[in-house]
Amino acid sequence: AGRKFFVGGNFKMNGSIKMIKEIIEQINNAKLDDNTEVIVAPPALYLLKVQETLSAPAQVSAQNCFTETSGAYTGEISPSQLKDADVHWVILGHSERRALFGEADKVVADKVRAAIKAGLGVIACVGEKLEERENGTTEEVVQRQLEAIAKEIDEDKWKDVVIAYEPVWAIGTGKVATVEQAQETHAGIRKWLAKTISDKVAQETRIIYGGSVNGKNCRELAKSEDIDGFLVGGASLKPEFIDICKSGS
Ligand code: G2H
Repeated sequence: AGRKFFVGGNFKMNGSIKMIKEIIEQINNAKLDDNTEVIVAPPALYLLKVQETLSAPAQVSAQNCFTETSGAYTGEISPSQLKDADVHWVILGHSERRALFGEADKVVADKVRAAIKAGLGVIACVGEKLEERENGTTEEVVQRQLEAIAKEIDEDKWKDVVIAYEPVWAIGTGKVATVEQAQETHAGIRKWLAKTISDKVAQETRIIYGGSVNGKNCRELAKSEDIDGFLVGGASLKPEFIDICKSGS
């Protein structure tokens, strides 16, 4: 449907100066083509360094940011500071932020609004927990998370959003969703976008999959009509990240 394939590498709280330097060198040497958008999200401490050393077409991303522009918010980084540092992307609402740091739907949505207002691109994460999948509320949960975001942003701002569907039970567990499970949820999200926002937004918004994606399972998932790329955790620290970056073409 003409959506540009998108692959994000989420390092989470992993790496060191040395290790990240090596990963960036690998990405720079990988001859990535222009058909895929690649972003790399190191811990905040390393953002500037990665920003300075990463070559196009790959781009750097933050893993989180705050809602406010500046002020007495010890430990936080603002969207406009990211912009100032030439960091043009941010991951928001990752399930680890939601579960471990208490970010509710509204907090995530406020962050998305603030980031977009500052001119950033947002990778907005949604996904159900194991018990929610098992009791059949996956669609409901994902829609509730998206609904919160939709309330905060205008229709024309969805062009700055990539939706990452990450079933919590598949994150870092080695338990990847089946192609059918991922495709079904992605198609459901696209249908929801069409109904709630517009057909245009539904057709144009990238919906990427995250949860134990690796060099082996990426090609099969990438073939699915509504899977427009990946958000990769563990495997983004390994050479196979390059294979995942190339799995869309
Ligand atoms: C899901 C994913 C990246 P992993 O959190 O955001 O991590 O690939 O390690 O499951």
